[in-house]
Amino acid sequence: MGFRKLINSKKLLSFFAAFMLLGTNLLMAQTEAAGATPGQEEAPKVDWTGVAYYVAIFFLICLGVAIVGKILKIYDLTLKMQGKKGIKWNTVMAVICIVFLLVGLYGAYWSFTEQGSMTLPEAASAHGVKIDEMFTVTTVLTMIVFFVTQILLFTFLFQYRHSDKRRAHFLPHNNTIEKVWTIAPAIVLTILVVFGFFTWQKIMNSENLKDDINIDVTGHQFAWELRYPGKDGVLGPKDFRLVTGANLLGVNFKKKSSFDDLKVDTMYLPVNKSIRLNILAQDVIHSVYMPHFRVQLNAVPGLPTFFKFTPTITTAEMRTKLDDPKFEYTLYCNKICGGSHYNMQKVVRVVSEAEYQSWLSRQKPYLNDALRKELHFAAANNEQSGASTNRLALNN
Ligand SMILES: [Cu+2]
Repeated sequence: MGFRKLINSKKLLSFFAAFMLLGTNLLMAQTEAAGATPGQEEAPKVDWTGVAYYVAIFFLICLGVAIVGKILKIYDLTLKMQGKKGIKWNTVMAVICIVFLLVGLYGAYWSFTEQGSMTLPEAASAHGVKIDEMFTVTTVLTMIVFFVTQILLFTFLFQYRHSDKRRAHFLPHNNTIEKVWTIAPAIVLTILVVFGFFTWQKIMNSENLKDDINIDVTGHQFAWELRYPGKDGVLGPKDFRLVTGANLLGVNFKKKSSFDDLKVDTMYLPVNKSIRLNILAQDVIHSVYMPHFRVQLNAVPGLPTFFKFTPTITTAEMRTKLDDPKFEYTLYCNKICGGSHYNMQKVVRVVSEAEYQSWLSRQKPYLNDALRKELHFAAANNEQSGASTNRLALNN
């Protein structure tokens, strides 16, 4: 009989849950340990003391709560045995609810004041400001609802706790209440969604809008390749079948517009000019991410796409604002694309038009000597037309 009591389905399920929790934690620890030593041949050491520590703390807290509960229960029974009134559990629960409310509200306040500034840096692009406005409006509205409902919920729990002196009022249905709490959120949500829809449309439906500079951003494991158009302002066409060791992007040099294209290392952008990033990937999915400009779009192999934006704050201005002389805007990859994913970073500098032009004139053409050799081009015939160059190539 005793044994049967000991092993019932609830206990078995609890054991199973605890086993699964430990198992997954152990697995996660192994993956973390393996990831911590990339490229090392020796077997990674499994350091799971960290995970075990937190699991043990969790069980200890559960044990502590259970012990305190038992002690209170015994105290309650002793009081009753002495003919006194026992602990008023309903009042205890009601007070716990109020404590929970106060701690929770302080927690919400703390997370906003302490961590709020860590969410996103100041927007440095024209559309970024609009995205932030939308974010602020949504946060303010949801926070008002959050504070009002939580305060009402816990205050009611406290105020209307069980009492022998009153009877509960039975309210099975009320159409007015149903209407109010269905229609009010529906109106607010519709406004938010429509507001978001138009903002998003303005940002993304920019195909026909003028763009001042066209830049190719191509992701591959594990780097970004940047290609700027030369004096003609046109990027030469590309074909993946032309990709070689020297021609990493597969630029088609049968077209004249390819000759003056530039291969650059740092992304320079003139301030207040419309930039079009042509986003491409060569192997797996990467993601172009520039948090300051509120730009993020996946780079998907075989699916060229683009993002247009206008930077509004130069790097120098941002350095003064943040009082950080080393500040740089950065282009990241925001898709876990493999072992050296974290290496996919490029410095982005927003500068004045004059600085941009002077930087541009110092950049080297994509068509370097190694590529010329590979394509059997005569050295330094920059000015030749595509047709005559092709003939040269055939002659060789
Ligand atoms: Cu990547």
